Amino acid sequence: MRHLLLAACLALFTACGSNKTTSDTPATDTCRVAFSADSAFAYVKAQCDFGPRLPGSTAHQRCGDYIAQQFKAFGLTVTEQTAPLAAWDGKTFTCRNIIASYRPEMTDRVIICAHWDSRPWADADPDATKHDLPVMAANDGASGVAVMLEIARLAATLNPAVGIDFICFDLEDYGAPEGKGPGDGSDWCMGSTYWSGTPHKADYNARYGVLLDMVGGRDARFKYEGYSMKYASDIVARLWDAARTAGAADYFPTTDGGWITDDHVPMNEIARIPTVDVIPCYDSEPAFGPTWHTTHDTVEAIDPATLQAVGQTLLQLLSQE
Ligand code: AHN
Ligand code: ZN
Repeated sequence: MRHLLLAACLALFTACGSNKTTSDTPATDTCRVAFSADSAFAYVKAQCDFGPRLPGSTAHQRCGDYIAQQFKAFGLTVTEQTAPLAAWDGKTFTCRNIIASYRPEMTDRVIICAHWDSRPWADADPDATKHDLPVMAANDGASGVAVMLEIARLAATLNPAVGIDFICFDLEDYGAPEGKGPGDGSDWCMGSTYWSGTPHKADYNARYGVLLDMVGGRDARFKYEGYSMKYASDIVARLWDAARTAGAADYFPTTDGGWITDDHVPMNEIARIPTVDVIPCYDSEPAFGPTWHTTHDTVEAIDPATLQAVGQTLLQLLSQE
């Protein structure tokens, strides 16, 4: 019995050890909590099974209910924020931002966020006859929410020393097709712009945010995005370091990508929370990947290996808090 106890103590001790080898450079503890790509993939599929989550549609409403219910099932506190917002085409939608809080009582907080709406127009499809069809948005929508749900499922096991707010932004992808809108970017990111001016809680603050956008594409490469470097270069450095520790360095090359109008821009410029965008920058056109704003953005084009790389990187970052 005493031997068994000793063995158990030794096992515990090694499980919490660092991966320090023989060099003198301090090594970072590797996060022992494993992200499940299979689980995340199932969350992508579950969202897509509702159909495209177009603003104002039944699929959108039902998927929103599903997302909120999942976070609640994992023990998080869900707050919903709704507001009527006018889009570029004159239509008004009820914007629904879904916020799931892990340890809501903690004052030291970080944000992980993604948009959950689907784009109504596949206007980048190689077949021009399909430009008015909706996008299934397995990657451009469901992938980010799926990674958040999987991290939320593991949060209690990970037991990070920080509170986490998972924010699902609505109405990110309702931007006008080329030449039809205001042309200044104000037609995109409606939900995050609203939240940044009116957070879900009075006096809300977070130390930093990480935005996940299109994190499930095959062979995705996440490069340094312009606004992320401008407003949150220290978080970029920490996140890309975490990727290296998590064994995901291939997916996170340390090279510059472009400047992207995305949900992190209002978070940085209006809410003033330093926020990084994890968004693919492929070496071939289109830079967001071959399925971006096409009818091919479906579950079949999702690679669990990419979800795994991003998910394990985030667990690594959170474990270091
Ligand atoms: C624009 O295409 C202007 N911004 C990219 C933001 C985006 C759209 N992310 C997903 N879909
Ligand atoms: Zn999009």
